[in-house]
Amino acid sequence: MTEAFSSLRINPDRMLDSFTQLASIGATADGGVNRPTFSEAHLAARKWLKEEIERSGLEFRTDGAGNHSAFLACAEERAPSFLIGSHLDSVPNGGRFDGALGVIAALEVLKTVKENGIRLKVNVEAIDFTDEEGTLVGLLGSAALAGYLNQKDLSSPCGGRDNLLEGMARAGLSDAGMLSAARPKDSLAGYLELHIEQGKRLERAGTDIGIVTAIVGIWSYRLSFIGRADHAGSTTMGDRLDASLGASAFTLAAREMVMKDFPGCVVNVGKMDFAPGAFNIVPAKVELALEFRSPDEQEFDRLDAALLALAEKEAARFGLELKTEFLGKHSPSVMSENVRSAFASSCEVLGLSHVPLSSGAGHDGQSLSELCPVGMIFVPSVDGYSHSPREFTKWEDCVNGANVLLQTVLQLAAG
Ligand code: HGY
Ligand code: MN
Ligand code: MN
Repeated sequence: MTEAFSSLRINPDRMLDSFTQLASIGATADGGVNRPTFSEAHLAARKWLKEEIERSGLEFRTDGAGNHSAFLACAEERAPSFLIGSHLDSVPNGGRFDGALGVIAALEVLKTVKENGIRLKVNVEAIDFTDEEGTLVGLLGSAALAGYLNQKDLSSPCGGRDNLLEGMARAGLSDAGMLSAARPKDSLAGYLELHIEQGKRLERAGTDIGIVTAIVGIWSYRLSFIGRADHAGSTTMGDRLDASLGASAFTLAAREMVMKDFPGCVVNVGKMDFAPGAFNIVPAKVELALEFRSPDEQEFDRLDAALLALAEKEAARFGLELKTEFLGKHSPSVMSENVRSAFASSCEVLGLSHVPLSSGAGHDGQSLSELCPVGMIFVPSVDGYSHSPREFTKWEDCVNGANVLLQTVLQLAAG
């Protein structure tokens, strides 16, 4: 740790001002934000970020995937870049801290480094990754930057190809642009992200900072249970091929099975779409948005097979056809030991308690962990709320996280 900088801190009032301005973009009446990728609100938030970067005298950069960043160059021409950041897109009716805190804190760190004239041995870039949440693809901007996004990811995205095309058109992006955003392998010096925990562990333990050990893997499917539309009144119960029965039975049974046979894993059916979808028609088709997560790569094959077999069984039970569409996966990723210990020594300097924590949420760092050292820190979520307008983190905790980020950047990127 470079002693000279250990007393340096971010400017909390300036950061709060930026955070508050950003939280007003796409704000919902109940205190959250609604900024799905490439929605008007999301584009407005990115416009605000670009202007904020330029107001701060930092260089604004963007790429074919629409990633937006503030760039602070070091003296060395061909030096690699150290990325710090998160994402400005939100889930529908989400919270104002998820992603936004990481971007605002990263920008505040750059402002602090710049105004103190600190010499850097690598470039430092505060980045807002495109579509982390998967409204369209999921970890889109970071996968593009890492060079492993492919045309198939864009042709059959979890958010639907038409939505992706419309979104890209609004943002002035294209498939070709997305696929051109890959950075040279040796151009990344590392990636750090500050994020809210989105759970209750830190709050329960009364601990200031969670130092992430690993990020969970996620597999996604669209399952369709297909029966037959019939008159809801004149069709006897025994004669119905009711798609809702297979979908509902599968959802309940999947929860039971994972809780019993797959400890440490989770399964979620986040959406069910009924067709034709009327009071007086027996549902002909029900489409499920299915995802399941595990911290252990080996567990996925077993869990995948078990869930698909269960879906087949429940479909057969009600005389339904089953269609499955695999929508992609993100592998679990382990955080860099070196970065974890840098975070820990920053917490010591700042007198903050810290604890190693795994992440049950996916994050952009899992796109980059094969390319460069990646690390994440969490700050407490009040009552664990997230992906909800009730998401809240105390400002003092936000400032703690930003100072840990600053001190760690100074350890790893200043020279
Ligand atoms: O879904 C997730 O885990 C993250 O919030 N995108
Ligand atoms: Mn997030
Ligand atoms: Mn999220």
